[in-house]
Amino acid sequence: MSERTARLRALLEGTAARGGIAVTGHDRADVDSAVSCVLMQRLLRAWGLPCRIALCAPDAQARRVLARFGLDAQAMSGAPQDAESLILVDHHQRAHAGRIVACIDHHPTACPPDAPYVQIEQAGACAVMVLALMREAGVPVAAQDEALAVAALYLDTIALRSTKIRREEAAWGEAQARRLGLDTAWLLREGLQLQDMGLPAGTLCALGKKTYSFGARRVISSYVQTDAMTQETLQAILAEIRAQMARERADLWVFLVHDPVRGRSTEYDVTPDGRVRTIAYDALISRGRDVMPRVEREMQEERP
Ligand SMILES: [Mn+2]
Repeated sequence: MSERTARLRALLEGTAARGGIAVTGHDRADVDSAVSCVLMQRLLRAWGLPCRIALCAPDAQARRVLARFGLDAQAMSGAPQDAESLILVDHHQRAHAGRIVACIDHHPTACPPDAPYVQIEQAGACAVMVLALMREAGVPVAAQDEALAVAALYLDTIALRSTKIRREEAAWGEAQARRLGLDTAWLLREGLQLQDMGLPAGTLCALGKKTYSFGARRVISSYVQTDAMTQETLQAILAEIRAQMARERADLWVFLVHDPVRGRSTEYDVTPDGRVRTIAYDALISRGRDVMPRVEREMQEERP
């Protein structure tokens, strides 16, 4: 056992003797927060210490991903109570009642919390820090603990592509995913938030839908994030857009396809006559920053 895990264990033993311990992630808990809580609870259990997980509003991805590991994120949800001692993971700012006894986080800050045990480090995922603590503490680490931490790493770092992950850590994550036999295509899809292209065209054409008024002109825009757009699906989506445009009396429908795997976007501008103008970008563009200001200018220039 390392010096710091011995210190953490002694601290938490004293805390448990006085009352309940809850481990909590940030609000609208994501996969990393949820997994960090699960692993922290397993560490405390290995030390014979009771500890409750109190996740605040786990997000849809957290519920979906944990379910794949046979865990129920919804069942872990609930706010920490006043009388509880808190272990914060994956965040360091107080959001709830309770006395903060420990904080393990990977968000650098100039204002760490004032708590008996604070460990804030640079890491792709907090869950990887907690996994390392389990190893340091010499408690048994199951294959599922490792798989959970590696999944959290993928999903907290845009599938290991984020600038926040160090190269060695990304290489480690990839090697672990292979060794553990994880479904990396699924991790990539979840990490890049790729759309399930099996959905009906009527659903795909309306994702991220926004309506803009430029003077008297009405513009609708939507987008899909995928690396698997086919001509057939695209034509089905454009046909849906033409039909919906007529119903909604839009002057233009801007449909964007973002391909995060290849790092490029394509814009399809559909006009009421059914024609499509295609603009290909060699980067991932932003609708709000790169596309709509230009569309607004064009709509004003075209004004009859
Ligand atoms: Mn995180």
